[in-house]
Formats: sequence, C-alpha cells, structure tokens
Amino acid sequence: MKKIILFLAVFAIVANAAASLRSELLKRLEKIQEKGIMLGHHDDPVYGTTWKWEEGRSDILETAGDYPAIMEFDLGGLELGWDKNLDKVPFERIHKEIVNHYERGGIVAISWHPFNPTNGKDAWFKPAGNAVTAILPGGALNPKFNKWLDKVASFIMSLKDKNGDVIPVLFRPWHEMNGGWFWWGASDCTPEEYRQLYQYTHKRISEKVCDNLVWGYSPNLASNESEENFMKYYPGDEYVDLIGIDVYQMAADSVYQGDLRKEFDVMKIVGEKHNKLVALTETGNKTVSHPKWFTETLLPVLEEYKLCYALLWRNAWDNPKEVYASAPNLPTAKDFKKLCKNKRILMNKDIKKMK
Ligand code: BMA
Repeated sequence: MKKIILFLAVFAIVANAAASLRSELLKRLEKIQEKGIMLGHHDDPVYGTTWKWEEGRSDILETAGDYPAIMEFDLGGLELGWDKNLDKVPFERIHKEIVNHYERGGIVAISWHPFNPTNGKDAWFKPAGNAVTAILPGGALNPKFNKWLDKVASFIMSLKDKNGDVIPVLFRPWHEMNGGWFWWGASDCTPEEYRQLYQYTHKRISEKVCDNLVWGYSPNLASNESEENFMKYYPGDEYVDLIGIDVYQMAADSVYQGDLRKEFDVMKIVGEKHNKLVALTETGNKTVSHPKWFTETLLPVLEEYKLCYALLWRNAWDNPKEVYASAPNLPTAKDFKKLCKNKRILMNKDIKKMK
C-alpha cells in the first residue's frame, strides 16, 4: 500500500511539473494583473531611437532606470530559415535577450509576422492570394506550413534558462486579424478559416513544445466595437489564455482615449465571460506627440482599468516616425519616467519577486 501511495505521489509531482510551465506563467500573470499593469516594449534591448545592436542598452532603462516588465520579440523571417528577423534583428540575439529577460525576472512575449507563404512577400503585401486556405490541411502549401510551424516550435524549445529549463513564453500569433492588412486578415480569409488557422497552429505547436506557452488573441481597434465583433475571430476558450487589443493613436488625444475606453469596456466583458487575462497588446502614438502624452493621455485611461499589461511598440532604429516609447534625448523623457514611477505601472523590478 505504501508503495502505491509513494508511486501516486511521485506520479502526481511529475505530472504536475510537466503541465506546469504554462499554468505557472498564467498564475503569475493573474497575480500581476491584480497588482497593476506591466509596462511592455517591443524589441526593447536590441535597438532604440539612436542606437542598434549594442548589448546592455534599452531606451526604457536609460530613460526610466529600469527595464520594462514585459519584452516582446518577433519571429517574422524565422519560417524562411533567415538568421535575422524582418526588422534585421539576429535570431541569435533575440534568443539571448529572451534568456536575459527571463533571468532578470521579466516576462517574455513573442509575436510573429510571417511572410506570405504563397508569394514570399511580406505579411502586408497585397494581393495575398488565399494563403490561409492554401496552408491548411488539404491545401497545396500545407506541408510547407507544417515546416514553418516546426521551426517556430523548435525555436521556442531552444529557449532555456541557465539551469537548462525551458522558458515559459506568451505567444501572440495571427494578431490584428480583423484588419485588412495581413494575409491572415479580414480581407483574405473568413472568420471560420481564421479560426482553423489559429487552432491548427495551436495544435501543431503544442505537440512539439512542452506546455510552456500562454496563447494570446489580439484583434485590432475596430470602429463600432461590440462583444460580437471583438470575438468574431476568436478560436475558442481552449486555444486562448489572454485576450488583448492593439490600439494606436492616429488622431487627437481624445479620440485615442475614446478608442481605448471603448475597447477596454468590451474587453472587460469578454475577459470576464471567458475567464481570460486581458491586455493592451500593442499601443503607441503615431501622431506628433506632446511631451506629456504618457501621463496625460495614456495613463489616465490605463488607471481606470484592470489590465495585465500595456505594450508600447518599437522605437525603430530604421524609421524616425516609429518612436512609441521614450528615450533620454526626447522631449517626452521626463514624463515617461513619471509614468514608469506610477504605482499602477509595473516595471521589471516590480514583478521580479512576484512568482
Ligand atoms: C510594424 C512596423 C514595421 C515593422 C513591423 C514588425 O508595426 O513597426 O516597421 O517592420 O511592425 O515589427
């Protein structure tokens, strides 16, 4: 009898450990969401407004004194076997920074802008040529797509900490599907085809990884947002852990704030109904910024909601118009620092111990 109990206990521990990376990350994110909103930044430690590829740098660290709590990196180009992604960041470097950020107690997210499988053009290229049906089972490009997914899975499985343990990651594929710009978007596939694409991706990658992924669903800002609209492409509760929204400022501050509130109100309802985390998965100001944008435009709205994170898009090294966070030399620097010091906003050091 004792032997059986011992066996069952060991089995339970092993089974729990095997299933725990995703659920541990989920639990951690839930805990964090109760405490505040993590600040995120895309490509944070690999380039900034005035520098690129230098190690140890980060516009956010240099402006606010700490790294963002969450960093996101993009795998676009990995599927083609490239050694650099679509923004010319070497995958080797992405790998290294993911490990670094995990080791410093941060959260890592991965987005993916894969090239168009039908014509080899970028994710935005039109005409897209029915790429989604071509890569699903029964389509001519399904074998090729399987290889793409396997490359993604093997990159994910290569992400290990200093003890050799696989790193849990938030994965956010097939984003902004309700917009018409990507080959997996509204102008190129039906909601049902999209759902199949997401589910297929989830199944195939899940078979190859070790349950270390938290999956994100993030549509783009929509005019006339509603619950139904927000969930039009939703692949289903068993495929999604986090529901997010991508919202950029394209016009006046008040319009952006209105957009955020409208989306957050709907997201709050769907998040609660489906029992999912919610986040502002991409944001930033595409208009000429005023120096207090971070605390006077963005922060007041963030403070009204419970969100897991708010991620600023990249401070592009290759495009002066794409500056979504701040940097020490910018007029927004002082205000950005104030945002990062706000109690509700969580930086790397704030979440480090929240395991
Ligand atoms: C877009 C822009 C592009 C970039 C792409 C992938 O939103 O920032 O310049 O190449 O994301 O990072």
